[in-house]
Amino acid sequence: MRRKLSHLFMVLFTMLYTGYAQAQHRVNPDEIKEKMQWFADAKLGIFIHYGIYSVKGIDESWSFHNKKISYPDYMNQLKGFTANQYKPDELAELIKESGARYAVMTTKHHDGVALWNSKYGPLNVVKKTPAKRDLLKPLYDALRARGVKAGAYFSLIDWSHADYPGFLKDSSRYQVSSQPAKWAKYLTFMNGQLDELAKQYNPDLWWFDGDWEHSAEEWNAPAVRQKLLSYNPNTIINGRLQGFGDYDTPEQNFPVSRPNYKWWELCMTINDNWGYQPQDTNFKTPYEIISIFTDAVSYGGNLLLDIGPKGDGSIPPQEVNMLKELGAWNKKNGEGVFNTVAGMPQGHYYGASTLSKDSTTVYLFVPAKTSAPVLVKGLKNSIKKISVLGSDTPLTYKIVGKISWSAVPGLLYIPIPESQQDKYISVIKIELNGKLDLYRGKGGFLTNE
Ligand code: FHN
Repeated sequence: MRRKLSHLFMVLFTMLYTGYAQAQHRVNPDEIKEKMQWFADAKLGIFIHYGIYSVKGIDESWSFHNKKISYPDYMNQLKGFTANQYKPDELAELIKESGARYAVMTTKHHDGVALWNSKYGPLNVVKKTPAKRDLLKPLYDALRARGVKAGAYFSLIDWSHADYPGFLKDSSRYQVSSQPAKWAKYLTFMNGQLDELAKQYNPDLWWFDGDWEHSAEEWNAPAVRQKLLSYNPNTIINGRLQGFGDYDTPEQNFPVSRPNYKWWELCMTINDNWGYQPQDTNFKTPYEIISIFTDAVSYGGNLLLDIGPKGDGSIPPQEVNMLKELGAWNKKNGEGVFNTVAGMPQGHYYGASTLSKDSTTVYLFVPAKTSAPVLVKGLKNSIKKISVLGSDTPLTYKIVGKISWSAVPGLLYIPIPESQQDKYISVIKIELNGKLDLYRGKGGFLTNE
């Protein structure tokens, strides 16, 4: 009885949860399929958290919100923000070299400091810092000149604005319900800035943040979406617009099961922080980044990998190195990643995999120094050729346990010679006769089940 009740509870919970999850997405995937194609093919983007917080090297916006530093001291960083080593062409070149197909730049974080010369309010780097120039335009131009799509991160929250309710973690200015006119004034300001960004930079992608502080109704989210699409019907909007975005954005932590929504992107830092923080040396290794990247792609997602330029605009050497290592890996192995689709369902291969769009090729991602042969289960197709990306030499393989008169396929074992292995992750290319056909049964040899 108790087991039945707990089962019932689980079913109800799952139904409620699924209902909730679906209610989060108010956009019909069929209606956005076409414009989402470049994003689905892109796989890798670079996130850039650049702002005055990099002068002292402290938490972006949160440091004053959480009262680690006073608001005046935080804003004092404006004076030290020179951007005199900010070199958009070099940065765009590095991003291109990493293999990324898009980049997302913080146009304004929760601290409200705009990186362009907004006419809405005085708080921007052109008017208030020694940088004295628009930091967005030259970067977006440099990216586009290299065929990299240009995305705009925009914080809906603006903890500096007098008409915005939130300020410090334990004090806010007012409640929206008690002062609707003040909130309306904030929305006018926010929409004014969005209009400026849309008109001046025409982002290929909008990366909203901070929607959690207000409801879709309060943000007027459908109208924001509509407005941005009226400027550019093909622009992509991330999922942080209270359900009115185009894709999911898990952050830092890897989704262990495949996210439900059709498009998704894991945003992740290279060390532990979004912005530049000199004391943070907890850098992920190239192996870790590449394995997370290929895992995300294997689940049909993208990786948006973050860098945090220093206050002067230069990129920390560890991050430069990471992007270069990633780029070298992509150059050799990119065929298995870019323009592919999610790999085989779990159970066929214990690791990440992808498929060519026509599903006649399977790519397996194999960690370096693998001495045991790689195993694939349930592959019904006959094999044309198996190779390691970066080498033309075909690999030999063995099929184990195939009973000649049974429809159940044998196990495919592929030894990978050490000399052909990548220093991080090798990509094994299995070219099939026909489209991938997988046996999903329980191993009964008389039938196909
Ligand atoms: O609060 C921000 C944080 O500072 C950072 O910008 C990340 C990036 O996704 N987004 C928010 C937290 O979800």
